[in-house]
Amino acid sequence: MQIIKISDEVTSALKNNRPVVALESTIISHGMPYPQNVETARMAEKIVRENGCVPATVAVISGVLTIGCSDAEIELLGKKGTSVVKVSRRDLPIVVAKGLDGATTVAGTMYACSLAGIDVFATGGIGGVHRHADKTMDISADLDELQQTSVAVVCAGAKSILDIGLTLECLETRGVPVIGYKTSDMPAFYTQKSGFKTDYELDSAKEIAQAIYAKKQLKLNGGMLIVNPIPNEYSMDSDYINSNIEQALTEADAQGISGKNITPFLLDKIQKLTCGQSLAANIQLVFNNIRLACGIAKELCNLK
Ligand code: PSU
Ligand code: MN
Repeated sequence: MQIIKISDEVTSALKNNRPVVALESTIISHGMPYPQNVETARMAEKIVRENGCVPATVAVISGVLTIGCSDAEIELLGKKGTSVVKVSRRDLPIVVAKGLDGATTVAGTMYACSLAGIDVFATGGIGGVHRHADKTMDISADLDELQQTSVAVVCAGAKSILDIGLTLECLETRGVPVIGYKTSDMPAFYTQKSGFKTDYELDSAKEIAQAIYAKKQLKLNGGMLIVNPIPNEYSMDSDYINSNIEQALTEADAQGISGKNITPFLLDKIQKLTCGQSLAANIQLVFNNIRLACGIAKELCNLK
């Protein structure tokens, strides 16, 4: 039985060295409420196309790892929401064997990209080292995936639901370059600055593509993290968002939420506490990341 499906459009683009940008699906099922999640996922694909690339939304559909979901599949994931499995690397074999629907995280999507030969992937934020990880050991599998899987991930940094300093330390240990696009500040998702610095600043999609290409030529396995700050007009007040994040963390703690449920719980709480303000920012930063990812994907095709 076929367990991996790459859409005809994505297959043909890859074969002809046309730029492809992958998109994850946990952000649809577990990261945003319906119907904004489906609208965002559709708009995300539209922006990829408008920027001259082919979108490849990744998910597991009835046990098939699907690279290049159809519109109906995106709708299904959005409607089913958190009732579909959140699929990181460790979940993939079980969800496929059981024939379930699943939404891929950054780690799951990166792995799918590597199977298909997709070099560039755009999302909102990555998972990382949770606060108090010294006690909980809660470190996202996204970081280990970045260590081993050769895909460039464009994101808006990491949310301060995480310990951003420790997340950067873990990325360094794993040999993952963190590149700030037009900035040397590590962005904090809703805000442009976290107080931490990136390893490098590169100021054009071309320079970033050159770095990805050099990494490939050097046969250095593993990903690259490109951090793209939220546009100023959509960025949130840092005191406001951080106090809401603190409150969400306190509630998660009180309810004993842990493991794979913690990130979706916090995202939902923060969206409710900010009356949708954080959701609006989240959507815009995803679009902004997609535009940069398209620029990088096109430059990379020119180098190949
Ligand atoms: N961070 C966000 N939005 C998200 C996620 C993270 O700001 O939607 C999702 C991504 O799919 C990411 C996953 O890969 O959560 C990380 O989950 P965990 O911390 O359980 O590894
Ligand atoms: Mn975790």
